[in-house]
Amino acid sequence: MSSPLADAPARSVNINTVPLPESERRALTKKELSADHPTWCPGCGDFSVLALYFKLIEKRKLWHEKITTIAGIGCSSRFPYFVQAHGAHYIHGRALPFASGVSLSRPDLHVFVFGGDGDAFSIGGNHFNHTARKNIKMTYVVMDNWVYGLTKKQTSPTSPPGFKSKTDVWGAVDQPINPMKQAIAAGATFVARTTHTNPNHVLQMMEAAMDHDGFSFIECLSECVEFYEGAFDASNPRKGGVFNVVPAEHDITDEIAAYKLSDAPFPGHFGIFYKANRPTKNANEAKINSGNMEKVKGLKDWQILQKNFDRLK
Ligand SMILES: Cc1ncc(C[n+]2csc(CCOP(=O)(O)OP(=O)(O)O)c2C)c(N)n1
Ligand code: SF4
Ligand SMILES: [Mg+2]
Repeated sequence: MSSPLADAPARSVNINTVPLPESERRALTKKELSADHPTWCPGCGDFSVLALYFKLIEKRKLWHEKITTIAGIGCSSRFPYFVQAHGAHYIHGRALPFASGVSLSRPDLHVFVFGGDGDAFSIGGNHFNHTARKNIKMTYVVMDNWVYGLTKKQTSPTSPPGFKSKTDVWGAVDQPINPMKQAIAAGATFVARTTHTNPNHVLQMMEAAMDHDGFSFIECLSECVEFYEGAFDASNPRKGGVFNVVPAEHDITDEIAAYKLSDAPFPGHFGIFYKANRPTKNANEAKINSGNMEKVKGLKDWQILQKNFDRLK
């Protein structure tokens, strides 16, 4: 009987994954990072975010075993499928708790989370707030298209009033959330805004976010050409719009100023709005763990367990 793998296409061994000394390893190429052919609609803004993620990995010489790519459910959340690296396409709205576990248990990894506005602010809204306030180290890129794309045009928490969708046939009436204000108020320590139509800017924001020690959040406008075409034209100079960067005099450590900057009507500003240094949950927990490990030094596992049981008596 032939092996069940006999018909599988042969895969070449990637010599770059062999643990060579870091100095001898070269950067991963886009070819090595691409997993599947992305199934997004032609022209979808998500393509550009993926291309820039590949560029980031190549530029910063991140290797497969040093990164993880996590997402929930949605068109944007298909992201990890298309990246040849460790990661998970998880449950709708639950990418952040999963990513938190990875981040806290593997501080040596760069944890990147990608997803949509529905995933982040609707079903995952509570997780967004708590991950931000706990300042768990990871980079979260919300690919905001102001609509539920995967499920074919329902109103999302960022859809503007008047937007006609399958859930608001006469036009949306609810006040949309402002992702920047939400992130600042929740306690995110890095808050930035960019748009898929400006590749250099997206890369610049991703690099700055990755270098931040804490929960870094980026709202990246990413047009859904199928269900909300032209939504972001006013922010795209090629479509007659304006791309305004954060004013040079803005103090990114000033929370109130960042909040006020977030209030500007669309297209608003692009760049880093807020950045603060606050201990991460990763660092706080590591401190507690090392203190406790000191207390049980020299004990066998069963003795540590016994001590715990004795304490419960
Ligand atoms: C628990 C659960 N509820 C609802 C859904 C259906 N669902 C899948 S994706 C999605 C919203 C997608 O919108 P968004 O997060 O903005 O991503 P996009 O497709 O726009 O990139 C919904 C409601 C689901 N998969 N699981
Ligand atoms: S439906 Fe919209 S968000 Fe989804 S792949 Fe198509 S263009 Fe992109
Ligand atoms: Mg969406």
